[in-house]
Formats: sequence, structure tokens, C-alpha cells
Amino acid sequence: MAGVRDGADMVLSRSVDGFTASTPLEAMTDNRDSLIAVGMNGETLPVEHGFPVRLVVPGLYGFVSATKWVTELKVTRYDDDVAYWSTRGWSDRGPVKTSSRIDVPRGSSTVPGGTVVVGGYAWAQHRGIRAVEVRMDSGRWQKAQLGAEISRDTWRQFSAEFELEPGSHTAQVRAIDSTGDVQVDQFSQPAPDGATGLHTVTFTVS
Ligand SMILES: Nc1nc2c(c(=O)[nH]1)N[C@H]1C(S)=C(S)[C@@H](COP(=O)(O)O)O[C@H]1N2
Ligand SMILES: [Mo]
Repeated sequence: MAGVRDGADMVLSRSVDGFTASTPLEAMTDNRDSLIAVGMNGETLPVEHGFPVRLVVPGLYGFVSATKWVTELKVTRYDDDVAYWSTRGWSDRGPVKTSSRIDVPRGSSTVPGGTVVVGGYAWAQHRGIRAVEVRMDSGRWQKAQLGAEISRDTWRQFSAEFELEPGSHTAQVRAIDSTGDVQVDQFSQPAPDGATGLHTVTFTVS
């Protein structure tokens, strides 16, 4: 309501534990429903999730947005302030990367032969998931069935069926977001700005 000074481009949120996060001012003021949250699942916010107040910013990783036990919000500039993880090898911004994971079959598990269902989640917060593809044993990418899109900020379930012979098999998944971008298949570590690569699960068909 007070407005911000010209040149401001970041909100530095601070916590009782010394953590700080640098969130683009735009992400906290555009129409994405960023929250100062006091509750969760219809109850008072639990202590481990930030009681009495925490931030929730759709589309950004927690290390640049999700400050728990908030004590201060400072409207500032990236040129003037640096967040906790940005001095420890992480970037100062962190849009969530389009990604996906396989939940079944579990890695190293044994499943009955015949039709095997590969299932899991895909996400591309604030862009939304357009498609998910699964492949078996480096075969061709197959379109998965998608669950309902609750919102473009929520995870989306997928499943795909394969007829498999007994033996060892390896499933991989990739997501495609609503902008048409395909999940990056090249492996990279979480630091500095989020992991990439394909979740790969090897299991046995009995
Ligand atoms: N005060 C404080 N807030 C924090 C952190 C922290 O270490 N201290 N970690 C952040 C990170 S990296 C993530 S992923 C989320 C995790 O929130 P959750 O515990 O509610 O899942 O909290 C964020 N907020
Ligand atoms: Mo995190």
C-alpha cells in the first residue's frame, strides 16, 4: 500500500534463525498469489514449517523465497543486499526448473510381469505441465496419461503402461511445460540454481 521507491527490485526476507532470501520484487507483487502464510492444511502453521509466519512464492525454489519464522521484509535492490545462500555457492534467483520424478516402480524393486505401470509427478510451477513422456530401456519416448491440473503451480500426476518381459528394466521420465520447453536431460547438481537431468529407475520384472 505504501508503494516502493524507484529502482527497488528485490525483497530481502529475514528469519529468526539468521536465514535470508532474496526474492524478486516482481514475484511478490504480480498476480501469482505470493503468500505471507499463517496456516497450512486448514490449521495453524506448524513450527517446523515457519510458525507464526512464513513466505510462499509460487514458481521459486525455497532458498530464494520460502523464509520461515519471518521477522523482517526489506524492499531493496540486488545490487545492495545478498541472501544467505548466495554467499555459499548458490544463485541469487531461483525459478523452479521443469522437472519430474518416478514414484513407482521403486528403484531396485521387483514387480510382477505383464503390464507394468510407471507413475509419478511432474512440475513446472507457474508455467504448468503440457505433457510427460516416459521411455523404457532407452526406447522411444511415450506420452504418459496426465492427472487433472489443479493449478499451474501444483504437481501433476502421470502414468504410462508398458508390457515387459522378465528381467532388468530401466525407466526414465521427462516433462514438457506449457511454454513447450522440454526438461533438461543433462545432469547437473542442485547448486547453484536447481538440479537437472532425468530421473532414472532400474527395477526387475519377475
Ligand atoms: N528461516 C528459514 N527459512 C527457510 C529455510 C531455512 O533454513 N531457514 N530453508 C528454505 C528452504 S531451502 C526450503 S526448500 C524451504 C523448506 O520449507 P518446508 O520445511 O516448509 O518444506 O524453507 C526455506 N525457508
Ligand atoms: Mo530448499
